[in-house]
Amino acid sequence: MNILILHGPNLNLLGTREPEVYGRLTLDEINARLEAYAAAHGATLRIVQSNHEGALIDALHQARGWANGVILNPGGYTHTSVALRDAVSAVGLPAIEVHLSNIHAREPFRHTSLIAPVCVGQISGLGWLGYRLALEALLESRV
Ligand code: CA2
Repeated sequence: MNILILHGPNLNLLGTREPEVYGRLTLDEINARLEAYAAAHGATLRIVQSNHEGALIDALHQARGWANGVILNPGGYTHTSVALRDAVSAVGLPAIEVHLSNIHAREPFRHTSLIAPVCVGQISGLGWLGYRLALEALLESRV
């Protein structure tokens, strides 16, 4: 199994601010945990973080023909990006949307995801573990 993991804008700042919202782990630490889990289960990850909408879309396009599934935390683009939603839909890969925080318990503008309707599921509020659970679901082909 080949899995693309996409981290959206500002997630490169994890571990530096707002630990009560996003946890204490840095993005590198989260990625290392996911790499270890994938290696133990015979899976290969391609992990991309970008603060740029187009770069996230390019990464999705480049996953065609390689990836069996996608895990994405679109960050703030979750609530705004028709283009990213169209890209997730266009590549036709099973995708799981992950949020560190519970977006439904936060400000009203975070309650709507433009991306979730084109994903097989959404995990929100479980911190870094949400990524690992999404990986587990894809690897077990539960999606
Ligand atoms: O909870 C999530 O994972 C979010 O996708 C995080 C986004 C936010 O816009 C979404 O509504 C929910 C923001 C990521 C910002 O990350 C930071 C990390 C450290 C310090 C400040 C921001």
